[in-house]
Amino acid sequence: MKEKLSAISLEAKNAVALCEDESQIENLRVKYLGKKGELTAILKQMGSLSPEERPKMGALVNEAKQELEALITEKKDELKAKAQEAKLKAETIDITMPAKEVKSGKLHPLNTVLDDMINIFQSMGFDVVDGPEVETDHYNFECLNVPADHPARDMQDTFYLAENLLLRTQTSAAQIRTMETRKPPIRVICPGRVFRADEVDATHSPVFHQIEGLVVDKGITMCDLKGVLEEFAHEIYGSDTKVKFRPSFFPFTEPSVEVDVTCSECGGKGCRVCKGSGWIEILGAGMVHPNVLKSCGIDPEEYSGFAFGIGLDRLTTTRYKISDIRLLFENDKRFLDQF
Ligand code: 2NM
Repeated sequence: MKEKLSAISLEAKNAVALCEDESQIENLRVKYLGKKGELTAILKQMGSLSPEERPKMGALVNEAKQELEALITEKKDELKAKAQEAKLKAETIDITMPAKEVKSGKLHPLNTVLDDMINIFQSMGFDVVDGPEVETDHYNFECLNVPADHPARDMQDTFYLAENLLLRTQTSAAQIRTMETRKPPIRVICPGRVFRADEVDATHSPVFHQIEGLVVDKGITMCDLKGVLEEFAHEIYGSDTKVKFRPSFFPFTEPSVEVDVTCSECGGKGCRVCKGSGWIEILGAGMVHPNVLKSCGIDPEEYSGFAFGIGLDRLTTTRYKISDIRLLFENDKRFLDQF
């Protein structure tokens, strides 16, 4: 029985030493020390021993059991620690790895510049009004004093959808509707997309953006026009910027002007951007033609007004040094991500 005991003990110790995980060691514990285990079985056979041998053998078996129990506990702790270490290693976070980029939406550069312009005019008391992109010949041309034989009315220059329906060539139509529905004093700006049948190149697109402005009240003069537009130019380009008013012609204004500012690239010395002149044209304007006021039911003897049209796209490309206007319309993420 003694030999059997030491054989079982030896076998058990070897088995414990070879264990690789906690479930294996638990199986061993049951195999040797459990109720039906091999060492327990030896204790049960003690009945066949003589009364003198029984306590000796009992002591030996208990000693072997305790030894094995201690070994199993030690091995269990060791395996637990190993498993914990492996788990921690697998979960290690490399804090030197670059962080995941958080992508957020942002404004299109055209909208950034538009928001600036809207803020400037709102601070001078202008409302923002909206109008349809599909217009009638009446609102787009007739009311604006554009004669029937004017080149702008040509199929070559305007996108006609039907005989009397077209894509607006300027946002003035929205101002005509405003004059029809509101009583002076009127102070509005109309930002929006406009359409012209232009050849596409780096500086021309058949779709572009305008802000047109309109002021109508009693006693409005060219001085009001100059004051408002000079203020606008100084807000956009800085108060050092010089502003020049040149005589010009538009069918819907009389007199008409074009407004230049000192080139922001060279400060007026002359460079490639301003083609050597030192000046950049930023807008057209004028005193609203009496025929336009009349066509909207406003008496030109009682009221006068001024209007202006500013191109948003050129202002945006020069501010951000964008080399090609088409980039504004292609919505290429690689381009837009730069703003
Ligand atoms: C421009 C230049 C000059 C203009 C005129 C009007 C209206 F509706 F009052 F007649 N709105 N916008 C105007 C005047 C537009 O764009 C270069």
